[in-house]
Amino acid sequence: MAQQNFQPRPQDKFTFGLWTVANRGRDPFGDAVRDTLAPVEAVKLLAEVGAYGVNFHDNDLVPIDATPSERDTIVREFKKACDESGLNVPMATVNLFYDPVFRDGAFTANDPAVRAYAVQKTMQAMDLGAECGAKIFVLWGGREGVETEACRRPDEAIKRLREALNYLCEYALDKGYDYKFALEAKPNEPRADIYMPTTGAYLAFIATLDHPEIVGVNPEVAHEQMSGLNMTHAVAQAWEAGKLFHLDLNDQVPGRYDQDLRFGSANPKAAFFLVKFLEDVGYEGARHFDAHAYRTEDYQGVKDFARGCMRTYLILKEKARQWNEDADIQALLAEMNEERNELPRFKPYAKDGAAALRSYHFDRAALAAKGLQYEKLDQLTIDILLGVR
Ligand code: GCO
Ligand code: MN
Ligand code: MN
Repeated sequence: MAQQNFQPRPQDKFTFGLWTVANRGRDPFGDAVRDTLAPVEAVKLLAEVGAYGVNFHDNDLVPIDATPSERDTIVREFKKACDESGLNVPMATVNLFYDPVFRDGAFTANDPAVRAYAVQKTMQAMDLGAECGAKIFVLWGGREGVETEACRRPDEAIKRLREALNYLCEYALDKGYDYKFALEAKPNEPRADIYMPTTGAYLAFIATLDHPEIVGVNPEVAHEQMSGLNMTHAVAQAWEAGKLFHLDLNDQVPGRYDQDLRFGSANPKAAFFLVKFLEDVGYEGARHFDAHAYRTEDYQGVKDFARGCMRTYLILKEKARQWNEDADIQALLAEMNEERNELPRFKPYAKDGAAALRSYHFDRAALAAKGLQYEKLDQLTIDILLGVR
């Protein structure tokens, strides 16, 4: 049954970053268009629209220059607001990109003092997240990149990244934090080129760490689509590898600036297949929206934006259910995937089986002659998405 009027429920695990609903609409060409929204107010706004949780960078909550006692007061008030609103904090992260100290990157910067400071800041952000109950720690290397390759060898940067990650894993284990790290790739912006441009690059990197078991990925729709890649494929590879620890939902037109659009608003068909994948495989993590409202909006518009992200997810979830239960679609799929018993087996490997496969005569022309009916299947999908089926 369709969820009543597509209203979010806690079990949908919809979360937003403090930085998303409190985004003030600043861009490289124009100043803020909305007033500052204090963290406690953002929590209330998220509760009002029906979110399950709120995530934050250290400095979304605690200003970078706060004294320890200011920090403690802020954290106390924030946790109180979360408790009163029934909001969870499933994920925390660290801002390693805003302050000028990070102009050459953080873990990969050439200055060893900057690298050490970045690790220190991350440890403190991990403490903060753990204090609020976060179990996922996202790391996005916003400034881990270059404008000119002349400044360092890229393999050196990767070694530095590994050193930092290994250290932070040790810190998490040493402190007994129940964290899983989720590494977030992005090809460019704010640097000209960022190391680890894709989720696939991070998946390969994770295998080289000292504690790969507590490190996974945080794929983002916009980041994959900026490179013209397929988010659902990135998510599927991460899932299949047991590494889908978190994900950032938003939307993006390929080839443009980092748009952070409302989920599903630019490519509803791609969003449909993403939602369908997550629901089909039974992904249980948070559905986190890393997007922000158009610069034309006031805080009413921000609520419209946040509600829209969740509503679209739930509509697409319902469409996925309909797709899975559609008899014509299922008949087509069954036909396409029919097993042929006459074929020699190629799994598991066995000497005689291999010899049989090696010498089997495939009728290539017959195999290539049959129409696969993907046009029909895709149009049925479109009919469902456009609401005429
Ligand atoms: C971006 C990124 C960030 C990160 C966030 C969490 O393009 O700016 O997506 O929003 O997700 O910093 O680490
Ligand atoms: Mn992003
Ligand atoms: Mn993101």
